[in-house]
Amino acid sequence: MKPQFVTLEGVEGAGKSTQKSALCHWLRARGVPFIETREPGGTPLAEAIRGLLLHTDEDPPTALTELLLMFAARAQHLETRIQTALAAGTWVICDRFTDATFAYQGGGRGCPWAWIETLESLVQGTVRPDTTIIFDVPVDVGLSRAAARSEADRIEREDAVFFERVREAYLRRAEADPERFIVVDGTPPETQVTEHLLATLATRWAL
Ligand code: Z5A
Repeated sequence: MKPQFVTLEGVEGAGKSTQKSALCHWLRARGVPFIETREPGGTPLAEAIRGLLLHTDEDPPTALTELLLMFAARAQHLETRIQTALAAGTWVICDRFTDATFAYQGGGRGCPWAWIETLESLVQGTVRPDTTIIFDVPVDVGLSRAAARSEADRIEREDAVFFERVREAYLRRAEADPERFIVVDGTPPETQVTEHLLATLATRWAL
């Protein structure tokens, strides 16, 4: 099997980071070489852009600026880290990628999907994740988990209606491409979610 580019997605508090750790532990135990990364971020420059995106309250970016900064960070991350790893035969496990842009800047902020598709082609060419796992939880469940964990950043302070649009956009993308997407119910206890996820992936990858 060629090295896989795997992305994890979901609304706030859906359990991506928790399940990413479980997935990485499972891959390590099977001797699969991989890197773990995230967006926005994943390289020093892209992490600096992440800081601008999530912690600039004085002069908050407009929707278009936010969209362009997401893709600026992605261009750097993709060329200098993701593609390098895949070319070396290393799997990439990435917490969020372009589906988050469709969900947050498209669904949440209302940026036209055509703009996002144009930037996706420009920045990524034909590169797309091989597998995208969406952890799906009702917005109120995710928000209360996230609130219990840490102080909200600029995007996390959006209201529930925004996150309903984000969730709906994620599910719409999954429905349009059932080959690439796996939608996992993120509501049960962590261990049950992990069990279900790993059983699905073991079959998908024959691992
Ligand atoms: N963003 C964007 O707008 N456009 C883009 O293109 C990209 C990103 C790439 C940063 O993302 C922000 O960037 C994000 C979208 C935007 N902003 N918002 N809002 P991030 O992924 O770094 O941050 P995040 O979405 O805020 O992640 P998160 O809150 O860390 O969510 P999570 O990773 O899905 O959840 P978690 O950390 O695994 O779990 C949260 C808590 O719930 C924690 O205390 C867990 O112990 C608990 N948990 C987890 N699973 C369970 C279960 N099953 N039951 C009970 N409790 C659980």
